[in-house]
Amino acid sequence: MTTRERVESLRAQLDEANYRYYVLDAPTISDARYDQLMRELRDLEEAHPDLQSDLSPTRRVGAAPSQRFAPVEHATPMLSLANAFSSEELRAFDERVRKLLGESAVRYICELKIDGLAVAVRYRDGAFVRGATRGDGRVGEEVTENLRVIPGVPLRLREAIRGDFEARGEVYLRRSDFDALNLRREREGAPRFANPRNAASGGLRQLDPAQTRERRLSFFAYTLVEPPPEIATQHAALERLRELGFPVNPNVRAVASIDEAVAFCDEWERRRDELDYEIDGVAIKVDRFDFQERLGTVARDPRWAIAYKFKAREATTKLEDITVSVGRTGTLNPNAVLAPVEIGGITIRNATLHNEAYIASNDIRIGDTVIVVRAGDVIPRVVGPIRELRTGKERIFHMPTHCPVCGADVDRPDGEAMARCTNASCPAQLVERLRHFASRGAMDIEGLGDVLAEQLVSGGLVKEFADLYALDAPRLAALDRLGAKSAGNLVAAIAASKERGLTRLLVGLGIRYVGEQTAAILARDFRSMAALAEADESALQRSEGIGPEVAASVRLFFAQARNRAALEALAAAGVAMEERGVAPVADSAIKGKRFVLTGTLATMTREEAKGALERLGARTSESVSAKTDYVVAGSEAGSKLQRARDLDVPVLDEDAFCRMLSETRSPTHR
Ligand code: 3BA
Repeated sequence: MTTRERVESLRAQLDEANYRYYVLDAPTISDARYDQLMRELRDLEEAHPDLQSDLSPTRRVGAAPSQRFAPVEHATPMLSLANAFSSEELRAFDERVRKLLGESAVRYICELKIDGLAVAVRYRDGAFVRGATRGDGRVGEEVTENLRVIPGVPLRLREAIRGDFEARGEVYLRRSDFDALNLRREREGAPRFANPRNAASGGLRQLDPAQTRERRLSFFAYTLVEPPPEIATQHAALERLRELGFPVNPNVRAVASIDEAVAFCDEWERRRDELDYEIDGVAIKVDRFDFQERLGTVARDPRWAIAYKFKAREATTKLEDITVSVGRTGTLNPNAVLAPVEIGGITIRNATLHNEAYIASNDIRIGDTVIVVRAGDVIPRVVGPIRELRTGKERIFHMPTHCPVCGADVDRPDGEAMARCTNASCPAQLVERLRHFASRGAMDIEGLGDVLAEQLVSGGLVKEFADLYALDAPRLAALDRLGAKSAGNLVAAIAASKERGLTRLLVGLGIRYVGEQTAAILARDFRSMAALAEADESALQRSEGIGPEVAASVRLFFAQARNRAALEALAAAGVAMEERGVAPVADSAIKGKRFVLTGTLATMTREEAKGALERLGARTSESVSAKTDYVVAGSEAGSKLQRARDLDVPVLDEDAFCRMLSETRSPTHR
């Protein structure tokens, strides 16, 4: 074999390996073997400069400097895609398509809409010659060298198509590559990127292609420009792109009606988190090219395609201020004050910023235009600034050195993210702690909410929990906006709370890591506050699901003289220190089973249902997974019920649930 032949053979093997990895997603050679072939090729090319080529896989390292970002005109303009935000709009689109074509039914192809950047790649005689961004659709920027380092972009087509060939698609960043990139940046002290799209966009515009390479961009092709006559449909075009060596997204569906297209959209709106890349919707296209041609375009929008946009999860808005609140456990929480902005139908005014380190590592400044994310039901958070929009007037945030509520020193222990107020009787903590003590899952004192807790503390009426039980109606009625009747009701509610029992009292104390489930387990196993106070960490850890962290936290709580004194005062006020109501059941049939409650029950509140389950040793959680044993569905149950059905989790209606409870309940009522 001549050297030239060996070089060609190495290139062919490496191209093939790339194709199998990036297009077929079925690698056939190991990374080590790939590296070995690459090294041999690189050595040969170095020794024989006459054998070097721009199309060699060695050129994907991004070393070559080039003419970048020069404007390039798209011979065929890159169109844009009109948006639809509802199934009604999709149906209207379909109506129009069918009317214009005079057809009773039209086939569509549904493609995931990748949240990346559209680019065009050109080939001459099968060789990659030029790449460009979409730009305004008519003129883009030349980014040939940056595209060359993206492994999914073929440098040679698998068939040397004669003359000019162009494909279009989306450059994007996988979530896993995005996370790795941000980790690297954090280690290097560089600010994190707010989302994969921004990181991809910046990556494509790097002046040094070696930097582009480090971002690990990916590519999906979806348009074959000027298809030959034998390719008559979009699905055939996708097939052809794949044959030629382009990565094509596998999650496409050809459908016979708009109903099926709507179903595809619904399915992927639900499943979008399963993917390792972000999608922002579904592109729906008339499949037949002759139909596309007949439909034509208006301005830049083809009449034969539409993008169904998923409910937004992100928006940009102005970060007007950062305020600091003090939580129940004394943490100082920075909160974003935002110019109101709508995300997925909800107006957002506030978002979390987690802690000082988060603000610093994301380079978030007061006055910035920021990206806010609200995914599912979680609290919205600010993920990062748009630096391009800075005016220079933005201010860097510093955590206050003194508690904004009581003025005590703030401490941030080594290795901890959260700064804390050092004053255990800080009124902010007390207000929060009181509110929590009185909340529904805890002592359930109706009428004792935010406002009243604040008044009681600032008026000096309550300095610890037990003070609640010494309140009388006349003193309460003297408070602002509290009439005699409400004062009386409140005194009654406070008195009634004495009998809530150990589980709820434990919840109310606000011990770190002790929520409703842990409290129920501790109450079941230890029976009284006195026994719990004496338990050491190993005794605690013998209880189901109690790990070292929880055990240490419980110990720490009882080790504080102040806390023991507070408990003594509660006991002296007549608050029950043992479990009340149903005696704990040692071994019930549903012990350890996982329940999810959804919808509204007619005969009990959700809290009551949870309490009943926990007393029987069952667990409850918020979301349905394969580990869920039962879903209890009341009226108007929604997505959780659907998910239970999808996962084949048994569903109980209210009758069946009540029967289960009464059959499980042992006859040991007090
Ligand atoms: N299909 C984006 N445009 C797309 C060819 C048309 C089109 C998109 C698409 C216009 C995606 C607008 C920019 C553009 C190529 C023009 C897709 C995606 N189809 N699957 C109908 O996944 N993001 N974007 N790109 N030409």
